[in-house]
Amino acid sequence: MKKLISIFVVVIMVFSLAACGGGASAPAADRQLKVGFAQIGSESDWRVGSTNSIRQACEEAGYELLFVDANQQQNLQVQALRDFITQGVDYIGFSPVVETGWDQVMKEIKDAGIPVIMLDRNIDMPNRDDFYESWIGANFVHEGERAATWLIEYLEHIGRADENINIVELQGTVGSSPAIDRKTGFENIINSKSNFTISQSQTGDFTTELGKEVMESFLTRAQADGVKIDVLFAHNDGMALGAIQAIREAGLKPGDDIIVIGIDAVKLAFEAIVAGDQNVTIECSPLLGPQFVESIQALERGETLPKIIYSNYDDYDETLYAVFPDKYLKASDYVDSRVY
Ligand code: GYE
Repeated sequence: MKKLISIFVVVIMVFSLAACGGGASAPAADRQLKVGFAQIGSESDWRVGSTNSIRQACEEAGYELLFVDANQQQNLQVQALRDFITQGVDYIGFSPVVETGWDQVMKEIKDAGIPVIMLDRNIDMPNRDDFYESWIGANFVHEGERAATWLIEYLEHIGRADENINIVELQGTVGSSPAIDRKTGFENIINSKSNFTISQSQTGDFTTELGKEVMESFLTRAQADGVKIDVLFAHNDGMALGAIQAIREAGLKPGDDIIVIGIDAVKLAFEAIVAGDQNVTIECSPLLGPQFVESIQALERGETLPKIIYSNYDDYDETLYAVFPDKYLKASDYVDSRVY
């Protein structure tokens, strides 16, 4: 009897396996997943690194990837998201150029039943947690705080801690998560220092070209007002690199006459630090592709994701590269191994 029961069990198992194996009811894992990714644009080396990482990870996972570069335009991203719904993708990956203005399209995606994973930047809308599975990215507030803390330490190091410090700020894209949060983080720390002033602050839209242009106008205005700029805080390295050119063209020595702070840790910033033109960069890794794929895989297994997943590279004690070799990592030791 025992034997009969076990034969019966085996037969049932074989039948149920066969039933799972094919036909219209095949589980998603048995077929190629279709993933739509709405990318912001190609505004910086960081963004290019992000795109490469997403493409590579999705390719390795065997996904069909529908990838749209929206040229930093919100309407193109909205269009891309709607196209993904029409094309019946299984998952949507989304890096929103700015935080607001997504309510309607996010509702449309939810109605279509497509899970969304936010990558890098986030959205701001009522009950936003109901509209995506998870957000994966860096702690931008912390990056701004790190930049300011470094500045205070550096000024102490060079014996200028008690001087009045005139700071200019190149902001990222207006209304984007990293621009909002890096500014907040930087101000959180410097607000307690009465000798620090941010005298001029404007967006350079995260591009080198605008970084240069806006820095030129900062310099012109400072000269007209008869004041000296001591520090540039740029929300990304790309803008810092443009500003470095402007500083040099104005006959000043970047890194020396004006302390230059950037964020991202792109290879070109390492080169600028080694050359003495930039003083520090704070790492914000764009290599989020593997975590994006891992998240899709977890959802495929029926798991629920945490709403916030910080990037794996977000280990702040090790990610500040400066001209301050005793305490921080030396840019010259890392410049050759940078992949973005
Ligand atoms: O700092 C900048 C890019 O959203 C964190 O976007 C990202 C930012 C990054 O254009 O270089």
